[in-house]
Amino acid sequence: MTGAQYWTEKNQIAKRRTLDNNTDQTVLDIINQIKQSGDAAIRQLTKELDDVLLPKFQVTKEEFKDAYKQVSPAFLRALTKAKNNIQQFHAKQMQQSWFTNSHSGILLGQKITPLEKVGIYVPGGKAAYPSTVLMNVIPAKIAGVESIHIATPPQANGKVNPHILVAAKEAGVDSIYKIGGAQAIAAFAYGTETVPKVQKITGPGNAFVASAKKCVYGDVAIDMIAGPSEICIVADESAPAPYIAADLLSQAEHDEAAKPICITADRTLAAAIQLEVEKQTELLSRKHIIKQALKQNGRIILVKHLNEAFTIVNDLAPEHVQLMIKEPMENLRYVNNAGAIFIGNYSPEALGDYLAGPNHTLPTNGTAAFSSPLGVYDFVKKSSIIHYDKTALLETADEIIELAMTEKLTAHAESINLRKDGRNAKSYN
Ligand code: HSO
Ligand code: ZN
Repeated sequence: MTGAQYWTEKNQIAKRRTLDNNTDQTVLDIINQIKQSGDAAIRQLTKELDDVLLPKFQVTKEEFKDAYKQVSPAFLRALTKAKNNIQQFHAKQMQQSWFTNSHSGILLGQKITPLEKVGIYVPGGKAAYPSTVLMNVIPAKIAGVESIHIATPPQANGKVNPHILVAAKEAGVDSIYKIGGAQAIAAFAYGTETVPKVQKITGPGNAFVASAKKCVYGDVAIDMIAGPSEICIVADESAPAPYIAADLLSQAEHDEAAKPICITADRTLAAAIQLEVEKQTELLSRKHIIKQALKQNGRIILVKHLNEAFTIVNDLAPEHVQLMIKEPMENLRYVNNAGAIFIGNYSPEALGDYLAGPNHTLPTNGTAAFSSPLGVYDFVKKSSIIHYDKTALLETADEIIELAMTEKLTAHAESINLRKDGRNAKSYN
């Protein structure tokens, strides 16, 4: 399609997957059951929805030990490397409490306190990703969260994917519960006999999980409502078409609703990418998902000039942007709305998904226009600190009283007057 067509068809491309009323109603029912009957409701719902009867749903020490026996040394090595890189990157995000006393007698500041308990949802089935475990647990750990818990649906055999268990243990999780879907979110939000009530729930999930997170928001904090993966590659003739195609397909394989988009001003490159995409798709194991994603949301947008490409990127506000152009660093300033920006031909998105260090939990569905990647800052809260000594307070007493009286809040004014005059000034009745 052309740049001009993008603007007329953009609502189609940017179409959001919305939650439907039926999902929301089912989720509300589940949440109420968990609130009322706790563990018993979890057991019942797990039987009904996952077809597994679990007398106990907390993963045991033996299960962790077993998991280590099932994973390969190569997996453990790669996981450790990823863990170290993620730790190093996220350590940079650590914020410090600060105090300032720019005027005598006055001390102001901000105290940073980690959240106490956090619950992380890890999807099961085809989206059970150990990498996602690291990306959620490590920033929480670095923030200083005292207790970190995971909920993940049990497999048909009542167990949890061993790679998930090993990743969780390596990252330093305190406990794992075999609970899926809205039940897990409700259990974390309100607590049950076994599952701790947490202050924040993070992690991706299906439509039920997303709806449940929306429902419990306010009673607990949530990270974001994750949508399907999005990649937008801006390319010129310096980028090899096979690389571009491979990167588009790498995200198309996540979900039928994924959005793999490439923008270029080079007609020859556009045609080469199209051919490559078709050729490479046939070789991939998830070609059925990929073909759906390409059909629904895959686009190669041919623009007149790269300036136009950046306007479209900023309008899409995609989760991932790859700059595969001659001078990517010089053009970085034109990208304002993106979850993560990958620079150059040797920084494909898969590098960031697993190993580079930055978080792969990123804003989707256009929310990169106003939100940020998951980070250490998501697992802390801030308190303001205020101290004035007597002289400093008396110096500014009249201004406070003036503002309080303007708002007709006489008790506010009196709390200052009392300190100024040592007595109640007068009756306001
Ligand atoms: N690309 C995904 C993250 C992921 N990729 C996990 C592989 N595993 C986020 O959009
Ligand atoms: Zn990915």
